[in-house]
This record gives sequence, structure tokens and C-alpha cells, in this order.
Amino acid sequence: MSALRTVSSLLSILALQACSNASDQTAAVSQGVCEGLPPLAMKSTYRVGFAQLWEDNGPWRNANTASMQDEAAKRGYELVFDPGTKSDPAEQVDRMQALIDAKVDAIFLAPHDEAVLAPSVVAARKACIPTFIVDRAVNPAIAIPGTDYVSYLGSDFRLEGEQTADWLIAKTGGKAQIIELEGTVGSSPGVLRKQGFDERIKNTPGMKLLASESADFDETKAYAATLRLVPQYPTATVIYSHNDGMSFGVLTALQELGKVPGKDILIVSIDGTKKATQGILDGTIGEVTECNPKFGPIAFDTLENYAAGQPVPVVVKNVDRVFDLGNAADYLPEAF
Ligand code: GYE
Repeated sequence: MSALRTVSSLLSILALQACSNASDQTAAVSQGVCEGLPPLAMKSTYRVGFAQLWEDNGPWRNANTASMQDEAAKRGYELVFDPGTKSDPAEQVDRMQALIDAKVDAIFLAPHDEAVLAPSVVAARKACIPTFIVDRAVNPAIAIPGTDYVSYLGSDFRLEGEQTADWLIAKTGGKAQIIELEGTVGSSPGVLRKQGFDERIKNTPGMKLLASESADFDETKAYAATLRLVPQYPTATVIYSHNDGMSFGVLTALQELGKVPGKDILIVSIDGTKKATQGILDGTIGEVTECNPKFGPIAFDTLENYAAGQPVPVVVKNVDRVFDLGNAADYLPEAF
């Protein structure tokens, strides 16, 4: 199966149709300011801005960037891409503004923070640049779906938290003492992976959350948090880490603490990197819930459909799987 078909088959198309017919688009532009969704002309090539959020070599982020770059190159588009320099939503706001100033044809934005980047989406809409939100969501009260941006493409983060909790409840017979390492504060995966997980465990009295704090989706911060939290909560039996990068920091810390992962402490994680999948096979990680980063093909298809005046979904959600010893070996060759 081609990469494109693999990704397409993992996607289910949800929700309302964005208004994208030609007359509405024309009506939206008044004196260079767009009141509604900006039009996108059909062209053989585009100059597309990509405002990726910055992370210190996160494996998920790198795979996502590569997917977007590969797809732009395949289609002969120019991708205007400045990777950024720091984990700071304000810096990403500046990079969004630079894309607006450069008058790119369209923008793909992966917002670091739900609220901070939302006004930039409104600014792009006013400047008549259609924006597609990828990966993380923006606050819909500030940037209105289908008005300020065309589509949101990404995973169902709440469901990822639920899937992880369900696996854990089944695996432990509903008895676990849990340390939770959350993703970035204010990011939609950080918020929703916690909500989904907590919702699911709350009706099983044996599932106890001992501690829950952010380690910013960052390996080094997760390492430091584990070194501090595990001795503080000696009854802990599980670490729920919101991404694989943090799980690698957890593994290093447990080793230093003389704990055997998979035996003394069970790790459950989210993303589906090669390294974490290998960890399942080696017995150091119990379970990984998938978060597919390879959606360059569907993102660019959505942009082209929009330009062609076809109905475009406001939300396109990836379908994510659950990996454990039962299926990790089968998944490993396609892991990122
Ligand atoms: O899970 C994590 C990355 O936004 C879904 O960001 C993404 C998350 C992903 O840091 O590894």
C-alpha cells in the first residue's frame, strides 16, 4: 500500500462541511480584507507557509515536519518553513506574522498553544490567507472553525487518553497507583489526553492517580520529574506519559533509581515511535497508543480540494490504534 493510501485509510472524515463555493469566496473579500473564509485560486503550484511549533528534536515533531516537507516537494510546491528556535508560543506568533507579511498563498499551522496562536489565525483570515490547522487545535471561541480557518486535521486526543486508560484497566484488573506526566500546558493534546484518561479511570476505585504534572512533552523534563516523583510516591505501579519522548526520559530515570521498567513499574505511552514500539517488544514499555504524525498527504489534498471549490470537512480526524505485545511486531516496520 502506498504511503498516501495508508494515511488515507487511517483517516475518517467527520463533521460539517466548510463553505467553500466560489461565489461565497468572492463575496468574502472586501477591500483586501476577508470577512469570511478567504478564497484560494486553483493554480498548478502554491507558495505555502508552514508554521510548525518548535520542539527540541521530538521524534513525533520531526516525523510530522518531514511528512509535510516531503508532500510539498512531491507536488512541486514551495514550502515557506522557518523551524523556529524555542519552545515559546510568542515566537511562533512572530513566525505566523512573517508568513502573513510574506503573502503566502495558504498557511498550515501547528499551534503550540490553543489560545495564544488563535488571534494569528484571525489575522491570516483578515489578510485573505486561508489557514489549515494541523496537529494541535486552536481555541474555537477565538478562531472560529469554518470562518477563520478552513479545516483542522489531527488526532482525537481525548480518545487517545481513553484508549490508554482502557488498556491499563484491563491489564491491571483495575488496580494501579499512577503517576501521570502531562504534555505541554495549554496544548490540546496535553489537556485532552489528561481529560480522557482521568474520565475513564474515575469509576474504577482501584485506579488511583498519585500525582499528575506537566513535563512539557520533553525527554529531559520527564527524566527530572521521574527522579523526583518515584521516590516521593514509593507505592507507584504505573507511569502514564503523554508522549514517547517523555517515556524515554522515564526509562533513563528508572534505571538510575534501580527500578525495572515492566516489572516494578509499568509504562504506558502515546505516539508510536520505533523506539517505543521496540520497548514493548523488549518488555520495558507496556502499551503505546498511536498518534499518527504522517498527514502531509491529507493536508495537501484538503488544500487542493478547497481550491477546487469542493466541500471540505471542518474537522478531519486521524484514527489511532493501540499497540502492545499482541501487535507491536506487526506495527514496527511502519513505526516512525
Ligand atoms: O504526541 C508529541 C509532540 O501535538 C500530537 O506533540 C502532538 C504531540 C505528540 O510533542 O510527541
